[in-house]
Amino acid sequence: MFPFPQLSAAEAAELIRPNEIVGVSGFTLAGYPKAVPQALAERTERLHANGEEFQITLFSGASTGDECDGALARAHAIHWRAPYQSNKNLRSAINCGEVHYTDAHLGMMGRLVRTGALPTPTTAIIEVTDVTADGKIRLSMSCGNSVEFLQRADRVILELNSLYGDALFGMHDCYLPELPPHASPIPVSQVLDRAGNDFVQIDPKKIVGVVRTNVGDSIRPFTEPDAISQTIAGHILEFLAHERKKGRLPANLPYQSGVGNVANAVLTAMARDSKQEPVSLFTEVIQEAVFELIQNDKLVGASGTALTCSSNAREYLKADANALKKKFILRAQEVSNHPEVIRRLGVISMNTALELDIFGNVNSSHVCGSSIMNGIGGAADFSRNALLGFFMTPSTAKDGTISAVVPYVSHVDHTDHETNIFVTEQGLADLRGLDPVSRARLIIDRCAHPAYRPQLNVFLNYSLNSAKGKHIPIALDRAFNMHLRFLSTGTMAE
Ligand code: 0RQ
Repeated sequence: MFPFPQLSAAEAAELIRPNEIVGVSGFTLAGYPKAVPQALAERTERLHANGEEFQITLFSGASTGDECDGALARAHAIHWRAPYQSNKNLRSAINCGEVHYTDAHLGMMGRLVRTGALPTPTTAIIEVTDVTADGKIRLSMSCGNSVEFLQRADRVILELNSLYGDALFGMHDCYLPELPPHASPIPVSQVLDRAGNDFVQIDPKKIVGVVRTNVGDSIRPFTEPDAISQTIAGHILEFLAHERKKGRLPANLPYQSGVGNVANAVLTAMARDSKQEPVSLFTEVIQEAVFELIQNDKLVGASGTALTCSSNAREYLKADANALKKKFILRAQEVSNHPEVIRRLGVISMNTALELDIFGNVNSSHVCGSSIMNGIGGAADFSRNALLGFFMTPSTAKDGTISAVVPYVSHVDHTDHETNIFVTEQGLADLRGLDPVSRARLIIDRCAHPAYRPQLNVFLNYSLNSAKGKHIPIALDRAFNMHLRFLSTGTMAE
């Protein structure tokens, strides 16, 4: 007998109290709750129309779909949000100062909650594929921070999604690292090593409601990589082959690939290269390009915290679930992004930047210094601990009006101390071991768009003459001229 109250989404939404901290499942649009957040948004709109105040704090694994982040933002239901988002309505609400946003390293979020640095969610709303009477919970397309939220929240609302049947059973590894002092090592030294159970055990008395659903994650179908992404991917694969030939790169190191087109293009290029040996992924988001690797017999295994599938990929996965799921492990993001494991495995990381500066700093989160795009995500968890780290981006954005290579980044996510290799469609700059001025010359020559090289060189030469120190010669009076020109004229071009 199913012992938990079965509720409609509207009934479950009524259980949320004003100003509550709500922890939801979901990571880059994989495995987020859909029905209850939408009902909560509707309830908020009704309350606001009656002049009543109602807002919540929303914590998650990473970004959730429009039915959660978007609906709640449009209803003005969010007071404080952490640690990552990618929704246009929520982004606008953050950038106009309506929503407080804490942009955090994704591998740290669960630990911040577990150690009390961030408050513990009082209610968890988690999408699951199964729950047993004794409180064993099976998660859906992501693990994220769901283990932490399920274990620590006082009350749990489950969205029991029947869309997947038992296709995902056994895919999760719900282990959490021990906390200091004297924490034991995380027992993962190979991509497909398991450390815990495939379910989360909680006290069943905490489950205050189960809402039945059967709707998939709203993920856009895979699109063929464009020419620029393919060129960037080509530079990366050529460089890796070169490093291997020189004996500087062991075989069989796992890859982490970030979100977006360029990351997908690298995996796609690997899948289509007849000379490519099978690869393994130790990453955060396993993107849909992984299925082409599988079809071409080029995937050893993939570990992540989320598996993002459009409806086509979902059907493909479900049709052959027993065979396919042996290739995947979904872990808590405290483990998928843990420095200890990333270093032990020797991960090769590949993340997308918004802008790179000539001295080696990277901005992946803020436009012109002040407007959030998505967040730092897990990029630094990986790039700081990777054996080899790539930051990649098209050399220009917005029809060439923005140069991705700038004198100084307008926001710093990754410092020159921890960046290795920059890649644009123009070329690749291996920055390892170079002093700042040599880095600057290489980045301008190899990565900047030809239209922007002259003004970057003028800046560097002016800086070499005018900066007080010559170690990192940055002329402070001109460091942001390109950004300021863009803000006042709509283009960085002179
Ligand atoms: O704008 O959407 O209006 O066209 O930024 O850029 O080129 O479509 O690239 O989707 O891969 O996103 C860095 C945002 C890139 C992403 C970022 C504009 C550009 C476009 C998106 P439009 P593209 P992508 C693991 C790794 C941080 C987290 C991370 C990201 C839009 O990769 O969020 O790495 N990374 N996580 O036109 C102004 C610039 C711009 C610019 C591009 N310099 N100034 N706008 N754009 N460069 C995964 C997780 O952690 C979850």
